[in-house]
Amino acid sequence: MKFTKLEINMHRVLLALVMVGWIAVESSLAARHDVDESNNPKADMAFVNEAAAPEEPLTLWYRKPATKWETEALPVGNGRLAAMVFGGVNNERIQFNEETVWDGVPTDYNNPGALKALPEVRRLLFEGKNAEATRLAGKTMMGSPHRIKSYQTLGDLFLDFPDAEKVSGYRRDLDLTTAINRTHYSVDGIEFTREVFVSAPDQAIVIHLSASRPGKINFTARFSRDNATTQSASDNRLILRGKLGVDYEAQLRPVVSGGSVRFADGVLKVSDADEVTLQVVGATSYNSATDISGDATARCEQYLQAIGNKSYAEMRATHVADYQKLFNRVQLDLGTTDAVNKPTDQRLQEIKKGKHDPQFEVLYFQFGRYLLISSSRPGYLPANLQGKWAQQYNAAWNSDYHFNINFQMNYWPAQTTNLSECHQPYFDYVESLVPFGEKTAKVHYGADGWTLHHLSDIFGMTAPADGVHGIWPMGAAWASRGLMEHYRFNGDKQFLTERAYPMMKGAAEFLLDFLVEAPAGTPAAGRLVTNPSHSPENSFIKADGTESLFTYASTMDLQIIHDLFTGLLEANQAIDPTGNFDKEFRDELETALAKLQPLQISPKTGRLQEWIEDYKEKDPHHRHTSHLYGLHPGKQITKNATPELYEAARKSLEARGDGGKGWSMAWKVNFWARFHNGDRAHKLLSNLLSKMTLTNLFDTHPPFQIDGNFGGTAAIAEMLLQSHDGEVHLLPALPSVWKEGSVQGLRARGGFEVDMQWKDGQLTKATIRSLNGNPLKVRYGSETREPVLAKAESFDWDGI
Ligand code: FUC
Repeated sequence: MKFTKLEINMHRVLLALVMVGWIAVESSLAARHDVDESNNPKADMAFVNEAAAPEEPLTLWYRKPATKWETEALPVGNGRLAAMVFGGVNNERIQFNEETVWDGVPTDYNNPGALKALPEVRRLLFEGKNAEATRLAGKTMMGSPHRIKSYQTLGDLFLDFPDAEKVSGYRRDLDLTTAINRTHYSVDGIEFTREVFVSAPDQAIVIHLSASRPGKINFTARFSRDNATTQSASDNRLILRGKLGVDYEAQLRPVVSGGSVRFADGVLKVSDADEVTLQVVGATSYNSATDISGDATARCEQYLQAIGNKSYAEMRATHVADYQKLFNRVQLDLGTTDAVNKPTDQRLQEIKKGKHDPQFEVLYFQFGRYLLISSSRPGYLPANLQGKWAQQYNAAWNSDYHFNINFQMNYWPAQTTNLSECHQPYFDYVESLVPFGEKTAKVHYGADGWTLHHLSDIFGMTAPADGVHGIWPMGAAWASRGLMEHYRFNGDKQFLTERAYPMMKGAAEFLLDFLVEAPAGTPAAGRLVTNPSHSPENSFIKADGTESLFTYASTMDLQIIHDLFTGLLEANQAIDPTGNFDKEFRDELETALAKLQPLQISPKTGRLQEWIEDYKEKDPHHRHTSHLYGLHPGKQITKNATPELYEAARKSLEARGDGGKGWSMAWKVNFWARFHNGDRAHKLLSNLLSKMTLTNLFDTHPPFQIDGNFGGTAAIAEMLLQSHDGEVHLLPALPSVWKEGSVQGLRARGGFEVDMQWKDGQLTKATIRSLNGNPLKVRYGSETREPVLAKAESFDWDGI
């Protein structure tokens, strides 16, 4: 095909316009700060007598109040409710969320006109007319509407105290072993202590104020939120109430000993009290993606009623026990240093200057587990782009669920770090999207099964969103990988048969319909390919100099399909080892796999090709490294099974460089772990900590985005233990700086729990407990062993 100069220039202009538009949309989605932070606590009074370090090393701690939400305030949560605490002295701000406070209403996002253009878009892409295809698809194939609305704050609770000019021994901290935030200081010789936690058993944010002398607690409390009413009710409550599509409500009930309590005009005034507990509950009218007719007020009432007159001590003990049941399953020790005696922000500064602080790495690892426990609990929604912590009305990327990496990355540490229960919201949410995805499959592609595109909300968005890069119907297939992983780690056959297999099958049915045979004259002629396709959000330069991000048969698609189809075959075998289960479908998968376009290695660069042709990359350091999906999280590319692809993938990763957004750096730590290169993985981990980690240890894209925290936590586990290649691999990527250490409670596929100790970089002992009595092959270095273990038996590998 030949283009005239004019045509080429027109293409360039058109593409430039599309790209500029897209980048503008992307950056406006990223930077939608619409929150007034002028009422945040100040830290401009005199702070004297430095507080000592907390006794518990797994504590984030600081010697000044937070003055900024994003970088300094500390997160607490119970999976449904979340709060950010500043630890102010003269005034305190506790911003809080409830997971269903989303703008928007149940919506049918499907576009009945989309299907009509599909054959033409496909033809154009096969003929290399990418710009025309982009234009046509952008006009015709997007969801309608193609924008979702934002997850939002539920509100702020402001506490105002008598002004203090001099504050002694100030410390605010977050103890990861108890999930309790504490602010402690003295004014005029009186010690004040404030504790905040969010209880899962009691479904409340609990704030407790105490002082070293009776009668010394004085403050006012009020709720605040744009477009909401705040009032004090006759029965001693503060109420915040408003409406988006959903009705939302928060209620505060004080429990006060000593002194006096007054309510007036939406303000609670506590005078001369000995001790105060504030119970804050919140709810909306959201029932499901299609029903928002619940009663937010009644829900708040019920939560408070259920708490009844439980004492603070009782609520605290229940919370700690509930949290520790999950948190205590994994211990990690990478060595100790006296840096632990310094405040967390100071340690981070020193890490930025190149200091190695292994105990900080453990803190970061356990913080990721803490965040997952605090933002993802059975029965509720999964963690979104900010977990559940968002102060905005228009959050970056709406704080939504992004399916082209971010949502899945949030759950990478769930199984390996022994928090399988916290994975449940992922399954429930994905399952809730199936009926919507079935409709999208039909309406947009005339296909069976179900599909998801690159993002979703809580109102059933499954159609293409945002821009042409949103025409990426691979979300359901990638999301399905988590279902199979749950089975691999836990061996729950009922889950596999009744939930995972049907959802995976539906995702595959869609793809079987969506795949087309590439026509003669194309590089993939006669092979099954996806069309249209993207390598998420990355664009390329064609031989004629034109740019595009729209194509067919991107490498990532082929890997996701391989992963899903082979996963289904594995599931089929697990459900019925005799081979009689769903045989016809199994045959269909096998036939499709044999005909699927294979992965390609560039003859020019030796790298794994990202696209169907060996295009030049527009941005060689692009944040997405999508074509290495088969290396991680997938398992198509391994050292043992595909050594050539493995080497090619390594070259691709080298070429991508060590930079990236928070989440992309975290992904690279995982990749290097899969290359068994502990030192390189550690280098990237150090970059993640020093460049993409905020003072409160939140990951930053920028702005704050939680996936990097979860990806980083998962990567540390991946450096210590791997199990994706048919064996439990001990210390596969131990960096030389982690000379001595130990870990307890990591989980491996096949159903194993692993403890390890090492010294001078060598394994000294490992204990592997079998949870299901499955066959076991263990590897350390080049040595493998195959002990036979019954369920609950364990095996000790005594090291060298
Ligand atoms: C994807 C990424 C962006 C960002 C957004 C939430 O679109 O490409 O970097 O993480 O998700």
